[in-house]
Amino acid sequence: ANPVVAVAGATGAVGAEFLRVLHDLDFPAREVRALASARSAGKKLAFDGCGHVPAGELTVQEMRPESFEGVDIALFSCGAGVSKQMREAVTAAGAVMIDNSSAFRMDADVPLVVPEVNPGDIAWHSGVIANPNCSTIQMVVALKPLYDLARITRVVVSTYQAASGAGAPAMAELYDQTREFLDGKADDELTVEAFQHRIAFNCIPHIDKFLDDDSTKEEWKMVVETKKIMGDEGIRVAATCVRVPVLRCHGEAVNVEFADEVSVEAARAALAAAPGVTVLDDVANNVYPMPGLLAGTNDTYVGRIRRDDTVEHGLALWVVADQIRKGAALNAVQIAQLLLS
Ligand code: 11C
Repeated sequence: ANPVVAVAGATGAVGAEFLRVLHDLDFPAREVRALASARSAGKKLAFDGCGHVPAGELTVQEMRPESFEGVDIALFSCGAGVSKQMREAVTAAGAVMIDNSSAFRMDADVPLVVPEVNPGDIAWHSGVIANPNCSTIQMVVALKPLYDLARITRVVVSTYQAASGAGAPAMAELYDQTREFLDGKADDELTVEAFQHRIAFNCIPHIDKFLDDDSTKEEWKMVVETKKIMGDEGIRVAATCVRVPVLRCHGEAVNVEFADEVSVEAARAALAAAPGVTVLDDVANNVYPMPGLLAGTNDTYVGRIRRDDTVEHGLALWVVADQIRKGAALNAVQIAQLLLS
C-alpha cells in the first residue's frame, strides 16, 4: 500500500527540502502530513505533489504525539531534543522514524544509513533509522567506491561548509551581513547571531560546540559516523570543519590513505561508475566541482583527483554536494525508498 508520510519540521530549511525531494522523486505517498511547532500551525506550504497526493497547499499541523497515528514513515528534521521527545510516539504508532538529527546516530540499535554505502543496514532497524551529518554523507559517498578498490586506513579532511548548514536564518544572515558590510557598517554594527563571528568575507573554524580535546562536535561526527557507516572501526579520520561564506553546498578537501596501491586512473573510473557520484575532473579545462554552482543538485561531485605522495598509498580529492539535498533531505527520502523496496 502507498505510505502515509509525515514531515516533522516542515517549515525549516530541511523540511522544505523534504517536500521538494518527495515531489522530485515522485515518492509514492497517499498522504503527506506537514508537522511543525505550535507557532507554525495553520501556515500553508506550497507542495507540488507526489504519488497519490495532488499538487496544492499543505496546512501545517502542530506536532503532537498523536500526530503520528496512521503514519508509515516520519521524516524528522527538528533538532535532537524534539526527535528524542517524539521517538516513542512515532514508533508506537507503527511508523519508521528517519531522523536527520544527531540524537540517535551512534546508538547501537539505530542504523546510520547512506543508501549508496550501507543500504543493507536498514534491515536491522527497530523503528528508527538515522540520517548522518551532511559533511559525513558526501565524504562516504566518495570514499565507498575507493574503499572497494583497497581498504582505506586513514582520511584527513578539511571542510568548507555552507552557511545554510546552520539553517535558513544562518543563510539569511550571510545575505544580510554581506549587504551591511558592503554598505560600510563596522564589525561592531553588524548583526551576528547565527555564528560566533561575522561570516561575510570570513571563514570560521568552528562548527557545533567544542569538546574536551579541543576538536568540535562536527569534527567528531565525521570521525565516528564514518566508521559506523563504512562498517570499519579501523579507519582513522582527522577532520577540520570550517564555515565559509557560501550559501549552499559543502566542499571537502580529502586525503585518503590506502592499505594497497590505488592508481588515479582506477580511482577516477571507480568514482565515475559509482551510484550518486559525478566526476568533474578536467584540470586542463579548469573543470572541478564548485559549491557556488551546484546548489539544488542531487549527486556528490568529485574532482581534483590526484596522488598524495606524502604517504605510501595516497590520493587527494575535492568533494562537493548540496548538503540540504544529499546531505539531508534527499538521503532521508532515499532511505524511505529503500524501506519500500
Ligand atoms: C552544519 N553539518 O553544516 C552541520 C549541520 O548533525 O546534522 C547538520 C548538523 C547535524 O552546520
